[in-house]
Amino acid sequence: MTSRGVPVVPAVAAATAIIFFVLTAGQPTATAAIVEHTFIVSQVNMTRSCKETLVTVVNGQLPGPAIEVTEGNSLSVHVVNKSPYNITIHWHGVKQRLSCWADGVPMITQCPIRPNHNFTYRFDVAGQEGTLLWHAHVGCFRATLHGALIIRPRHGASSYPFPKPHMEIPMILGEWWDMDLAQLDRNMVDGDFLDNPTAMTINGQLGGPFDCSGIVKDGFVLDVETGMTYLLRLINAALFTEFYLKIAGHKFTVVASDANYVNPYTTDTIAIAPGETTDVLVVADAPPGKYYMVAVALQTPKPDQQLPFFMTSGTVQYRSHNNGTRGHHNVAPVVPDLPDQHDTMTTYYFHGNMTSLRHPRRPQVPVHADEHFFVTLSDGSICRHGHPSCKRSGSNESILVAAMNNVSFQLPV
Ligand SMILES: [Cu+2]
Repeated sequence: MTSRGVPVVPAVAAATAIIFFVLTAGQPTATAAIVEHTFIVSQVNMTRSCKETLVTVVNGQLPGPAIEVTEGNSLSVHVVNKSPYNITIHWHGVKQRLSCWADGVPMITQCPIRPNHNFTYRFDVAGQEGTLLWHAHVGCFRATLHGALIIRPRHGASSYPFPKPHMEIPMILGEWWDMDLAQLDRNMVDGDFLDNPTAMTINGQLGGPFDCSGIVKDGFVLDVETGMTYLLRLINAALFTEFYLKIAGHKFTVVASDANYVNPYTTDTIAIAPGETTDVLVVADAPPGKYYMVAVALQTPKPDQQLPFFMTSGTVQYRSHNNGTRGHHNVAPVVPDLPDQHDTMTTYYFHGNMTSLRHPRRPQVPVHADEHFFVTLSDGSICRHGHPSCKRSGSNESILVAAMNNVSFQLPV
């Protein structure tokens, strides 16, 4: 980073300037409501796929509690770590202006919260609207330690730059792992990528149509009423899996992504990568009945290592007009055409179609750049114990790392 162009200001003058800024531009900050949550991180037994697994979760729930704030609010989350692992919580996508210490990055912005210790995250959620997520940022624990972070506009739902929906539903796509997530992390550090998730989930449920016991299951059920519009706040909380999501007989209108409004566009397939969030409108305009929503896990092209085929499903169920109950039980559910799991063009076009909505409450993207950076991202390896040379690629002598301009981060020993 360069300090070129930044005037040198004596410390006292700089402090005065900051206070002045808060008093003039900070009116909403000064009066901002504080949203408070307590997150108890602990291990609980959960049964999925006919098997009991010890999982690390917040407040005993999978997915964890949804946080709802109004843009401009302050958020205060007290994390009580009753798990045997070091933990941090990252507020994925929150810009953390003037609060980067609350970003939840272990060994960079904070020491991890040790077992039987507490930590409080405090920060403002300002200048962003839509859906984000929170998740753990130590090892692979984000597979089960995650939840929605919903930021509503300060002038209410009628100020959405799209038709006001009748209902809003968070929908979290994820992976279910039978194996111990701490072991999974150790295996990956050793360069062993042979572990696979057990199944995929929608809102923590494995989905149908059949579970391991052979019983027909609906999985996550979205109850709808003819003519109503639903805002699905889609979140991909999986460790590795990119999904295609379809609902038989229905289309999506994409209206926001990663808490940014986009120019609305219509599609029958959503592509969503890990850590990504997408807000979509679905109108219940199909003949009343039962429709499957299906999420298919994408595969990288061969000759990359191929995963088993994974999908999960939920149902869209039309409420009967006469008595408000679910009707049409004896009508077979409609199944969508599944996209091919090797179809990479659909995700390319889905994401290529996303363009930012120019919005009166958002600053415009600057078109002039003062400096240009050339950044390469890559995977590589470093030798254990600071050795200058070692065996690579799957050897215990080296550790797999991600690198930026060929420089990797190494945890302090
Ligand atoms: Cu994250």
